[in-house]
Amino acid sequence: MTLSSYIEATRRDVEAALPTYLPAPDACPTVLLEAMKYSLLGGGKRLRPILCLASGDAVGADRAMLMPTACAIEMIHTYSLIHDDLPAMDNDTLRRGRPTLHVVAGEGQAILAGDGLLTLAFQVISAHPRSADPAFMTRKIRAIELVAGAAGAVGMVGGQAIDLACVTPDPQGRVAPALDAVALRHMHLKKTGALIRASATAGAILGGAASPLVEAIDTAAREFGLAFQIVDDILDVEGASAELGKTAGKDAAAGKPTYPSLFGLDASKRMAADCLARAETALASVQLADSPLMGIGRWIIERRN
Ligand code: GRG
Repeated sequence: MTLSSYIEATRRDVEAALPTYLPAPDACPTVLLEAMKYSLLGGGKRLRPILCLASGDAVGADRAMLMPTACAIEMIHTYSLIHDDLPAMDNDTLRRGRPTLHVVAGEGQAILAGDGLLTLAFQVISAHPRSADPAFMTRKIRAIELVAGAAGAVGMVGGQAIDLACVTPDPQGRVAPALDAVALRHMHLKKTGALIRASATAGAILGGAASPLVEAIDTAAREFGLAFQIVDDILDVEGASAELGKTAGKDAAAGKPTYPSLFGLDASKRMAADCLARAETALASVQLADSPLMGIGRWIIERRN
């Protein structure tokens, strides 16, 4: 199977599973359910669930045991996009090639849809699959802890707070000082990197991998996460809105610190390639250099959207 057919087949599995975890229509207000569906079922690469499942495949897991967590991570990611697009944050009107949720449903419902998806994610991971195997349930608790940490104040939410403080004046009109290279890397590792990293690592943990294997995948996934955001910064400069499905050129317009603004485009591309090389070294140490998991890392830096 080629890498692209592997990714396509995995994406199809994710697309089929995602709606099955939404609340029943009679249990959730229609206005809220429709808003959650608009964003969750409205496209996207599904990178994070694909990474989670590929990591599980790499350690010989049963995909059915991982799918709820893979879908839950996509719910967390979708919530972050909804909230990031709000007028109080990035104030964006285009996402995944369509109007952003607050444009079609209003700000209040968009905030609530994000809240609904975030909390649903942890309900889904906790409830599915129900297993009588205490070892699996212990691994699941580890995965919940990992994903919650990656999504929260020490992970994605923390990274977003750093980002926001750099470009949006506080009520006293103060903006945080410009980030240097170390601080920018730190922000990227949190804002985008943490959830990508946790996607792969949770797959390995749930799949029952031994510690050295989990650690190697975690090391590689950290590099994937950083590479992803560096490439995102590059695409914001080089990409077209139509291809990206979101507004291009926003980072520079907002005066955001990015890899290209700090290092230039060529050096940024080399840095993304260096991340990939470090990921490959980590995966090679556990004989996974030729795995679909590594292939997904290459896709991360070759993607055009
Ligand atoms: C609001 C708590 C909170 C967090 C927001 C991740 C994030 C933090 C904001 C997203 C802003 C953004 C566009 C960051 C660039 C990297 C990124 C996450 C891009 C979107 O992810 P993709 O490319 O999107 O995987 P798709 O649509 O393919 O799922």
